[in-house]
Amino acid sequence: MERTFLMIKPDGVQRNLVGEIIQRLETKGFTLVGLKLMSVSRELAEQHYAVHKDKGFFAGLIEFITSGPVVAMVWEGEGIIASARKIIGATNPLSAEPGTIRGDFGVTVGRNLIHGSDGSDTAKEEIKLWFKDEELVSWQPTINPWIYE
Ligand code: DAT
Ligand code: MG
Repeated sequence: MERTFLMIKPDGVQRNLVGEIIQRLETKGFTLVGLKLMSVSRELAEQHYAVHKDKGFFAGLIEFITSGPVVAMVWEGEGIIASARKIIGATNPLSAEPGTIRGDFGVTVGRNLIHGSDGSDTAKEEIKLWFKDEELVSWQPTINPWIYE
């Protein structure tokens, strides 16, 4: 089973999309193993987006991510890293397919609602950066035999 880090950004929280977004992952069949509403410090935001620190949009991105509460989550499931990226959709919401979170709810790249880890190494790093071990709960949904053969 794979785990990934997903974060509903301040725009997703302000626009009351927390329930909608969680529901899409739940009904897909994935398992929530960590969840918290939190303010993001500048330090955490800069660490999380360190790979983009030389980009022109970095300062605005850090301002945005620290501008209001986010919902940080860890989700588990077979193939979840790539699947969650598909459920989220392309970085630019105008290019994101209808049916994806960004395609259905977003318009501009600087307000694209949700973050998802882009590979197994970044997923591990981001889970460690955002969550303590004791904040994650390993559990077996009783519905799983109806989702996995
Ligand atoms: P993703 O979030 O799809 O993994 P990314 O890692 O390339 O995309 O960029 C991280 C975030 O930075 C992205 O969700 C929104 C912001 N961003 C990316 N490109 C941008 C741009 N050209 N202008 C403004 N913000 C941008
Ligand atoms: Mg990325």
